[in-house]
Amino acid sequence: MNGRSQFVPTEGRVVALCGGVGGAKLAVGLQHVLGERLTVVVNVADDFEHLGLHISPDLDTVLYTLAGLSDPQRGWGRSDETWNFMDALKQIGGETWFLLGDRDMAMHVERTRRRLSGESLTAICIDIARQLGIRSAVLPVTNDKLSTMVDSTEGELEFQRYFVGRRCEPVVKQIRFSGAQDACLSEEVVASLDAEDLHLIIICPSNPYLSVDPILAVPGMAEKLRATSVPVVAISPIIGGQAIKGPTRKIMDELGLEPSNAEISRHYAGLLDGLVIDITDAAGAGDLGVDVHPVPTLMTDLQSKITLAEHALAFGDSLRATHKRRIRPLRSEAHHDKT
Ligand code: FO1
Repeated sequence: MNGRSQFVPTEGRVVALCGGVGGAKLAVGLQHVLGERLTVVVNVADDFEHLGLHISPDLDTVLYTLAGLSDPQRGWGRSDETWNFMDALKQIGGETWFLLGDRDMAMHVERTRRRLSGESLTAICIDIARQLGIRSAVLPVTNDKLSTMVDSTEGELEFQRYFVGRRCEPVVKQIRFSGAQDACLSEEVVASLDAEDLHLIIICPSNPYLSVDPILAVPGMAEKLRATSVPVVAISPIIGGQAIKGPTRKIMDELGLEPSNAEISRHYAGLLDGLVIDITDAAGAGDLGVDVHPVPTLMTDLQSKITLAEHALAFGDSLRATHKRRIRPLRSEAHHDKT
């Protein structure tokens, strides 16, 4: 498979399950192609309370990235940032291990105020996305409290303490999602997955263990992926036998998992119809138990994000025709069948 795009469906909605930085890059490409036909369902298990504020790092990253406001070097936060608040906080002996930029602070203060006044995280997110001019829908997977807890050689750490505070240095023994059993998918997420005109579900190339698993841990989500009549396609985070972004490789090593597409396919077993893998991993891929689509998956600029999105969409569309699952036809296809 070369780097050229194929047929990209021009109708039907797409739901993308997404973590922070890596997933948000693909979301940009998907938004470019699909616009308002895209719904991005975002991990909220990285959320925590800090300095009395509700911080939603993955939601922030997806919102800023889709709005064209994100810092391309850091991958999180805003590009036009200044740090006067942090400097002043440091001066008076406040906590400075987690960086909150001056402009970014507006997001945390406003979200916290609206949550305290009783609004749901979903309602706030939908409104802020609209204010930022984002065309696609951005939805937290749940409005309930969900927290990634990392059991490590330094004991159990709240996710941001492990990820930012300790820079992923402690060895990971286990990961659990506190609150998952009692969490509910939001009404809006359920509606997006049950939509009559849903065409495809995409799992973004986010960290499967830290970013996608908490989404799948919310009761009902994995069941919906298993039962859906549309194809489910994941984009593997593995490139050239390495996990390209962040701590995925380190965590896989520590959990005794080999950094391979076979492992990614095993991890999502029963949920996937297809796996997009990097072209450099095509030769040694073997039988991954799902349909495989090898294309360049490294996203360095806008064009590579759009091209990968087009490949994923075209691949998903091809699975609608060939797949063993009963794929529900789009209304227009159903109509076409009858004529
Ligand atoms: N990541 C860091 O590595 N250091 C930070 O100080 C930091 C601050 C921060 C503030 C707001 C926000 O929305 C995200 C922030 N992130 C920071 C990113 C974030 O913690 C992680 O990238 C994700 O949680 C992992 O997906």
